[in-house]
Amino acid sequence: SGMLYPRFSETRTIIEMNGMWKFRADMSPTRNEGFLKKWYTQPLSQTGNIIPMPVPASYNDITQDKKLRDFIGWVWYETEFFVPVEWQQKRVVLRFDSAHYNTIVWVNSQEVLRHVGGHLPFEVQLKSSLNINGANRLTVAVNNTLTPSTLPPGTIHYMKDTNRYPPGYFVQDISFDFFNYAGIHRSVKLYTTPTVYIDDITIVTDVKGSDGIVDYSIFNGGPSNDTTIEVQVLDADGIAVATSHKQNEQMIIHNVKLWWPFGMSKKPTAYMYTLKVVMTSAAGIDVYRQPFGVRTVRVTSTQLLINNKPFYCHGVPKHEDSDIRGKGLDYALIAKDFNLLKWLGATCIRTSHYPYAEEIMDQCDQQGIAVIDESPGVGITSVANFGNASLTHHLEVMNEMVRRDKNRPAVIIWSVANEPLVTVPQAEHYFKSVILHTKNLDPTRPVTFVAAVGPDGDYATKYVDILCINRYFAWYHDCGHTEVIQKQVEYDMNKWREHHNIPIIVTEYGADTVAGLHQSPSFVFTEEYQVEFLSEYHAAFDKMRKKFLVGEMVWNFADFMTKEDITRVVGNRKGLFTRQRQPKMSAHLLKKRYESIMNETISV
Ligand code: E9O
Repeated sequence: SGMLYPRFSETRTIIEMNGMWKFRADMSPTRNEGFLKKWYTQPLSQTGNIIPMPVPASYNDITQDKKLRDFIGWVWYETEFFVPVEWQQKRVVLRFDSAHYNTIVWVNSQEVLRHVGGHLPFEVQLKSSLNINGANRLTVAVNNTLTPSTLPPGTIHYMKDTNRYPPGYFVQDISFDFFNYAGIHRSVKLYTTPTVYIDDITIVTDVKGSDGIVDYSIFNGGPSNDTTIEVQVLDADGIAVATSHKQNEQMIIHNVKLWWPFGMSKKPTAYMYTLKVVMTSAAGIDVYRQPFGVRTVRVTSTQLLINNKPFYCHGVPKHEDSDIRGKGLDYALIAKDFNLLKWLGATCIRTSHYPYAEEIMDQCDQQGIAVIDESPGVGITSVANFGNASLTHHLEVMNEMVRRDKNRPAVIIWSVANEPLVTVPQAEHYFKSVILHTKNLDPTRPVTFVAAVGPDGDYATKYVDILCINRYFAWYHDCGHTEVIQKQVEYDMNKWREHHNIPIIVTEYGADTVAGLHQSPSFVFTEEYQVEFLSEYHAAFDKMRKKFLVGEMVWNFADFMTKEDITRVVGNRKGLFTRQRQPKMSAHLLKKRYESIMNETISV
């Protein structure tokens, strides 16, 4: 079934359940008291001490309790809702836009929903569990424990030496570089549809001369197949420019207005159409408006083409990360970040290292920020992550991700993983499977993973459509030696090109920089060092930009939180902006560079 974003329409109502929920972490010695004592069968306040917890937000940084910040295990949330009388003839759906990581949901003590994995939505139609007269108790248990077959993977490590650790002591090892924030990260919604409803819509676009070609398929949900359908393509002013009555159809928009990324066109670039679908059945009428853009993506041996014109992807990989709320959705933060991206002159982001909130993706579509849409396949660094359970889950995550983001014009590349282990033979079957599966799901977009090593001794890169490489010359090796950067960048890229006749995007390069720390001559961790370091890369990039280099992305947009570690000074400091979104010296450097590249590459 589909996972259309809940949208208001004449036939659909949405109630956001965000707000202050009741909360408790299961800190019992077994970490399992909540299930043993069936906390979901009673109000959470009757099981012990509860605290208020905002939804959406990570729970980690909300309280003053270090044990909760670093907690591993089940946490319990609870809230209450009522069903409006006028909803009684409707299909009522409970949707979580995401929760991290494992989630179980009960309504009035009855289990209604389970989902494995953070970052992606899940939902269920509520039926017999619903109380129509009076309050409904919604209980949610969320577990952030990572295992070798979760994405991202992790390992629980028991410390058995009782001379040095208390009995039962364990830690969670992760091999990805960001804090494993947890909780109900995005909105929780109740929404209605008629009992026969529009379940999914797939739109694929193409361009022929001045015509836009729009191939759509509509999928019904519910008991009846006896439906009639009316489809309109509306332009940005709401005027119908094409109509049809079929379930699947190829429509033509004459004199189409194309979707261009910011930076490719002088005009407002990210033109969005709406596919308005009206479905009528014995159960009534359902209306859904699906936004889409008309554009093509193609990769040649040296270029990344959008609408058959070369696109240079200059931007930043990001994180969902900020003070207090962790990875929780925050509209103010989203608006601020897009204003900063525009200020910077960025044309592109990578959703490192997991799918971002749909509200963020909407802004990418509407503001013309191209996206390398990345799965949570980060930290795949051991052969223990290549088993059947891992692969099966990874394929399922790609299903969920493509299903969610397939209609977005901003998404130009799927990234199935970041910096995985590729130097063992097991990596070949694994990545071949994940990449081919993703290409099957969506034959219209290039598929890749982001490489940290290679091309020598690498079993997996041969399956990608475009090379995305992360490079840290003069940081993780030759630390401090900015004078070798240009030589090493050129040597490395030419070597990649000898192995693979496809274009390259440098998806990471960067140096940790503590804002306000200055030294001349430059020294690692100072703002001077970051500027000097980035400038050396730029000199090298400029020699390859018009040949086969089709993108450059500084790691990272902003400083972000990591686990506690001797290499991290309260988080990763490679941001152009601080975690509070104030610019470092490097942000001004990049603004100048991106603006001048943009002036050079404007093509429409
Ligand atoms: C992934 C990203 O999540 N890339 C990392 C970023 C970093 O700042 C991290 O935050 O560390 C860099 C990977 C570096 C690979 C180092 C290879 C070392 C060879 C000696």
